[in-house]
Amino acid sequence: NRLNMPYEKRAEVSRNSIAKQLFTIMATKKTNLCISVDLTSSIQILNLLEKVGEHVCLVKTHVDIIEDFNTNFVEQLKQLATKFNFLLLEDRKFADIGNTVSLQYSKGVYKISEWADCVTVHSLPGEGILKALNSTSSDKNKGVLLLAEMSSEGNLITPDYTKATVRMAEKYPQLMTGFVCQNAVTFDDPGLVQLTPGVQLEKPKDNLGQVYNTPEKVIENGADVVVVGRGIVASKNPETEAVLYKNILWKSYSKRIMG
Ligand code: 5FU
Repeated sequence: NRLNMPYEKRAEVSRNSIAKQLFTIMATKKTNLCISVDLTSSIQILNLLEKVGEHVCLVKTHVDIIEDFNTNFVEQLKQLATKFNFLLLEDRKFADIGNTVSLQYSKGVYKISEWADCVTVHSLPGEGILKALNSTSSDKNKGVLLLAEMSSEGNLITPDYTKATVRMAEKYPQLMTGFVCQNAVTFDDPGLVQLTPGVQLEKPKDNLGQVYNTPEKVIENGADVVVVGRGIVASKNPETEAVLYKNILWKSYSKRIMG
């Protein structure tokens, strides 16, 4: 099954071009670390990425928390992505009717479709949300990571909801980069990426419901790309910490593919 397959082999079977690129970058840079840059200043984000860019395969943003968001920031972000060879994930968690999501994706202040390689999406509203993203015209390749589970305490996602989410994704193989989840929700398509947030070495949770696992644990649970936010971003030396997470994660993955 996919847990024993190396990333370069999985790239070969990905039907979504972003999943293919992501697996290829991971294999080339030998990193499955995604940094979540949850900072509110564009300068802070760019400075942080200058330091950690070479150690990550993916950069996850929440652009709506940036107080000085501007098009120059987007240009610089794209330049860093090219310089360090990482992809951009906007963690927008779309959750509305298709027509609204199509507008939220391509219009407004952020024009997410113009720069994000992939976005996160809730399955809650039904298939229309995927239909909308699939048909929104965009000059670039795009991908969707569907929320099949969440890391937060007391979240209302049930096993049936998770299963129905996996079934929904099967109808859009070219659009789907993968799933955001805590466990291996499917083994059917090794070309899909399992992205797992809620990882930190320091502590088991925060005081607003976030639950953390260790890097080793989430890789065992099927994570392909692992999201670390405050574990790196709020540390004294983000670069040292990024290298630490990268090394533990890569070692855990290497152990996994050995069987
Ligand atoms: F879908 C999810 C989820 O289930 N849990 C999450 O924590 C997304 N996240 C995001 O990952 C969340 O919005 C943060 O941006 C990030 C985790 O940040 P942390 O600082 O590592 O807790």
